[in-house]
Amino acid sequence: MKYSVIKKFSGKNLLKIFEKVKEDTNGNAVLLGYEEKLVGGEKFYEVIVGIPDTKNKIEKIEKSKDTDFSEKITEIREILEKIEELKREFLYVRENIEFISKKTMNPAEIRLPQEALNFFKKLVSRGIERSIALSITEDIMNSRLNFDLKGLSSVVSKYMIFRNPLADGRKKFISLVGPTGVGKTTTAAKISALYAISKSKNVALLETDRYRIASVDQMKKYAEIMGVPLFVATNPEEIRTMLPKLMKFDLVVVDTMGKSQYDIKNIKRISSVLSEIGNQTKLEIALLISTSQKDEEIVLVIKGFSEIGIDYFIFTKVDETSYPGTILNIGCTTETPIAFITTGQSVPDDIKIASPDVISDVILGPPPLTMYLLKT
Ligand SMILES: Nc1nc2c(ncn2[C@@H]2O[C@H](COP(=O)(O)OP(=O)(O)OP(=O)(O)O)[C@@H](O)[C@H]2O)c(=O)[nH]1
Ligand SMILES: [Mg+2]
Repeated sequence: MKYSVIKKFSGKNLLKIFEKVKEDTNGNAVLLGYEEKLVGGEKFYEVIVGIPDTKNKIEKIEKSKDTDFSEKITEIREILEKIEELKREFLYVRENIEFISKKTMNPAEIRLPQEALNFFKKLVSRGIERSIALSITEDIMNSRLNFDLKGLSSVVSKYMIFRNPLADGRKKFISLVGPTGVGKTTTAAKISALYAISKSKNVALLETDRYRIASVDQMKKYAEIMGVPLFVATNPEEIRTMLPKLMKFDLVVVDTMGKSQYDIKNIKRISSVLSEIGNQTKLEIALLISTSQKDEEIVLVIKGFSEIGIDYFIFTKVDETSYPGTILNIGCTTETPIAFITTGQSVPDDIKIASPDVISDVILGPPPLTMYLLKT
C-alpha cells in the first residue's frame, strides 16, 4: 500500500497517542510501527502511522471496476449463450415430447426410412393424428416428393378441402358463427377489409349481436378504420327492413352473437335470424373454430352448430397453438371446406386465405414459442 504521509506520534500515554492519531488523520491512519523507550527512567512511546494514498486507491478501485465490468460482461455473455443453448434443447425436447408420449411405434412406422421417419415425427409433434401423419408421409414417399413444405403442400389437398369464398366474385352475404370469444367480430372486420382492398368491391358490415353492446362498439371502430359502412340489425324484423339496402353491396359480412356449442336453443335463434337473409339472397355461413381447442371439443362445436348449416370453416388463433395439425385432423373427418385461417389480433392483417401452401407452412413452420423467443 502506498502512503501519502507517514507521521510519527510520541508521548507517555499510549491511549492518548492513539486518540491524537485518530483526530489528526480523521481515522484514516494505518499503524506502521510502534516503539517503547525508556527516557530518564520513564516509559515513552513512539507510534508511526501512514495515511494511505487515497488517489492511488481510487485509481485502483476504478481500475478494478473496469476489470470487474469486463469480467461481468463475459459472464453475462456466457449466461446468454447458455440460455440460447437451453432454449434450443427445450424446443427439441418439446417437439419430441408429443411423439414420445404417444404409444410405441407400429410396424408401418418402424419400416419408414430415416428421412421419412423424421418427417413423420415432425407431423406428429405438430398435432397431426398418427395415422394421418403416416399416410401423408407415405404419400410423399410414393410420389417421390421431398419431405419439405412443397412435398407436404402437394399432398395436403387429399386430406382436406379448400375454398376461397371471395374467389367466385358473386354478390353474397357471409355470416360468421361460433362459440363465444372465438374471433367472430375481429374476423368479420378482417374479411371485409380483405375483399374491399384486394377486389375493390363495395363491402358492408352487419352486426346482429344484440346482447353485447361492446360488439357494436368494437365493430364501429373497425368499420371506421377501414371505411366500410356498418349496419346494426338485431332481430328478424330489423333485418327484413334493412335487406333491400344491404343487397346493393357486393359483400356483406354478418357478425353474430357467440354461443356455446351446447346452447342449442340460442343456436336455433341465430339460425332463424340468418334464415331471414338466406331466404332472400345468397348467404354463406362460416363456422369459426379456435385452433387451440382439442380435436374432440372441436368435433362437438361442429356438431352443435350443424343446426345452422355450415358452408365452410375458419380456423382462428392459429398463432396461439403449437399443434396446428388439428386443422388437418378436422379437415380429414369432415367434408366441409376450410376458407380462412387467422393468425393474430391485428385487424385487418392477421388473416390468410386457406390453401395447401398456407396450411403446410403453418404445420412445418416454427411453433409459436420459437416465434416469440425469436421476437424477444
Ligand atoms: N391471438 C389471436 N387472437 C385473436 C385472433 N382473432 C381474434 N383474437 C382475439 O380474440 C378476442 C375475441 O375476439 P372477438 O372478435 O371479440 O371474438 P367474438 O367471437 O366476436 O367474441 P363474442 O362476440 O364475445 O362471442 C379478441 O381479443 C381478439 O383480438 C387470432 O387470430 N389470434
Ligand atoms: Mg363478437
